[in-house]
Amino acid sequence: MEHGWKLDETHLDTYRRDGLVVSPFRLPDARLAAMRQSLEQLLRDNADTAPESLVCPHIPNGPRHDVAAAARWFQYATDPAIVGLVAQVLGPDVILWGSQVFCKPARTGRTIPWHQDGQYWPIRPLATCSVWIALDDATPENGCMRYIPGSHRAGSVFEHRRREGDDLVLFDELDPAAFDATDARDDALEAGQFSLHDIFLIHGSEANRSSRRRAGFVIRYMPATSLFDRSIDRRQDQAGLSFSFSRRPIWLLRGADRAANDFTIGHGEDFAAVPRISDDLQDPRRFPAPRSAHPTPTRARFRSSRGGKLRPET
Ligand SMILES: O=C(O)CCC(=O)C(=O)O
Repeated sequence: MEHGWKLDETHLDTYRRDGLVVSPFRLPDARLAAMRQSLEQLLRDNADTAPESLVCPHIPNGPRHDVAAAARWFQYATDPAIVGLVAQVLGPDVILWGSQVFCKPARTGRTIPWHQDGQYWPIRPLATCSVWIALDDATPENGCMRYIPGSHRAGSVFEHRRREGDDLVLFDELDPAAFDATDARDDALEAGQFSLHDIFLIHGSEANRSSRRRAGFVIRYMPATSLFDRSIDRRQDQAGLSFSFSRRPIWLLRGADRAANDFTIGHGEDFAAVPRISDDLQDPRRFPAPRSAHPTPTRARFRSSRGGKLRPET
C-alpha cells in the first residue's frame, strides 16, 4: 500500500485530544476487495463461532481456517503503511499483539457494551493503539463504533462490572457513573476507511438492527516499551468463545524491544517457518500490494502441525 502515508500534526492532535482519529487515508480498492474475500472465507470456516468474536485471524492457532488464510490476515496486519501510522502515535518500537474481526450480521448483530480496552489486556504499562478497519460501511444504523472523545486522557481504567448476555459481545461493562453517554460520538466509516484509537478510550457499539451487515477488522499494536505480561493471564470470554493470552504469539514489527518481551511463546510448531519480523517490514518488496483481489497465499510463512488444519487457541 502507500508508503508515503503520514499523519499531519492536525490528525496527531486529534488523536491526542480525542483518543481516536479517522485516518485521512483509506485502503486501496484492491486491498479492500481482498480483505472482504478473506472475510467471507473466515465466516464460512467458522460458522459455529459468533461472527463478532473472530479473534486473531492472523495467527494459525486463531480461528479455524487454513494456513494460507492466516498468512493473508497476517499480511493485512503487518502492512508497513499502517504500521507506519501507528508508529507516529506509539513511537518507533511497535509490537503486533492481537487482532479481531467484529462482524455484526444484519438484524442480529450483538451489542458491544461501553468499555475501555485496558480492562481486558495483560499489557503493562497499559498502552495500545487499535486500528479499526471498516470492511463494510459502518453507520449509526448498523452499529458503528461509538466513543467518548477525550475519555482516554485520565490514563486510567474505571470501574467495570460483569454483565453477561446472549446479546452481548463483551461481558465487562463500564460503570455508567464513569461517563456521560450523551457525549458519545459515532466512528462512522465507509468501507476501506479506518480509525485509530487509544487503549483508555471509552467506546462500545449498539446492536445491528438494520438490514446491512457491519464488519470491521481491528489490529492491536503496543509500544515495545511495555510488556505483554502473560503472567497476568486472565481467561477471556466473548459471546460463547473462551480464550487465554498465555500462549499468544506477538511480533516486533519495528524498532527494538525495550521491555523483555517474549517473541517465542506461542510461535511453536505452527510458527517454525515464520521469520522474526523486524524493520525489514518496511521493505516494500517483502509485502507487495496485492495485484488482484486474489492475493497469492504466502504458504512458506506458516507451517501447520496438522496437515494444514489449524488448532483453535483454546
Ligand atoms: O467493533 C466495535 O464496535 C467495537 C470494537 C472494539 O471494542 C475495539 O476495537 O476495541
